[in-house]
Amino acid sequence: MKALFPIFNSHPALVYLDSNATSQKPQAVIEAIDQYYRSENANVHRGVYQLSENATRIFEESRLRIAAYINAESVEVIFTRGTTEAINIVAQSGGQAFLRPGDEIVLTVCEHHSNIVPWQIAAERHGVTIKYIPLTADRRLDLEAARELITAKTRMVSLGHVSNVLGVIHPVREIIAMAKAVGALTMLDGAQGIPHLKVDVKELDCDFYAFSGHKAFGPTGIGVLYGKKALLNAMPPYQGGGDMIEKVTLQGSTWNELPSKFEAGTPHIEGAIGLGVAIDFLKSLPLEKLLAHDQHLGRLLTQKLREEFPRVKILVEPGEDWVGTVTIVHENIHPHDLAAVCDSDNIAIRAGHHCAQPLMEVLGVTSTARVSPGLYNDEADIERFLAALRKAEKLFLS
Ligand code: 7TS
Repeated sequence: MKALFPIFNSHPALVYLDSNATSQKPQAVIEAIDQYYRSENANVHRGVYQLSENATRIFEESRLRIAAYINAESVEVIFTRGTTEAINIVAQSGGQAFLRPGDEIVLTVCEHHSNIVPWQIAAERHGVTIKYIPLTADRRLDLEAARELITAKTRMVSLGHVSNVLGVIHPVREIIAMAKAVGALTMLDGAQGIPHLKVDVKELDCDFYAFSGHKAFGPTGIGVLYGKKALLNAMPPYQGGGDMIEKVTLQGSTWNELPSKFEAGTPHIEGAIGLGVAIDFLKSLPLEKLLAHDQHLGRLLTQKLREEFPRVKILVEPGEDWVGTVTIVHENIHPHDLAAVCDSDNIAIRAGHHCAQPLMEVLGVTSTARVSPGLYNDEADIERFLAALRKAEKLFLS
């Protein structure tokens, strides 16, 4: 698979083990963006000339392909800057439409900051309380506690489809069922879900689903908010500007229909086109086999760490509900030092709090080192990481 990703031509020695931060881009996505600027560039939804009509057509075709892939209607696919913006739209516009004082929002302790902070802002604005589903000892979501926390007061339940730090696939169907039983709305942060799992929003029956293009082989700066049509229609606009209006007078304005109502200004045209091609790429993959591949690499790493590195604490148990992410802390080596040693050997891993400070607190650490494999990794990459870890121990323990 490496051959499909030009970055490995530019950096033949690169071992890229940071796919949870962003994926590398296949040739087809890079070519589509290049082609757009070379021969198709014009603004969309405006021109009466052929170039603009063509740009509008390929932009909108991209939306259609993304909608078909996640089993949504095309008007339910809003282009955003990414997962972060998608969640902010729901927290702000949805907050205004749906949250009332005394309501409760239920999140989990594993969330990325982008699925915590927008809700904290909304909670303050609307007099709402936030509750967090805790973890069990094996670092899975505590469903018993979730059952207690999700009550008639709950208005919104929002959680990650897959944890970016632990790589655990959350039991979203069970939690959505609990939310539905009490009449709460549901949102999934799919930033780490879309790259690994086939997502069907109708089958999941979530009200909102957010994802970023860049973690799923697409460009940065583009993502999607899926929302059920009736809910999106009930929400006020997020931003004002061009494209999102039906009519503007000096006294006031009326709003365009979906999806334009939530897409003020010139959109990220080449991003949306690139994302459409990335979705085609995802569609062409045997996702289940790739999940098994990533799990295999994660398991291999976990097993070798257990055999050879007693000073390494592994923060998550591999399982079937897991995408292969291995998150560790070393007794004597700071995660940033380990990442620096890896970097000196051309190995990219992430160190830090991974934008999940509350989870770090729950885990009792301030930062971790994270290895997140993807389809372009193989067993040799895991061996290279282990060699770097040996080198780091030599440097720091002697
Ligand atoms: N939600 C989850 C679960 C994420 O993993 C991330 C990014 C985001 C939201 C935010 O996505 P954005 O595209 O809007 O920035 N996660 C990571 C990570 O784990 N390492 O770098 C970015």
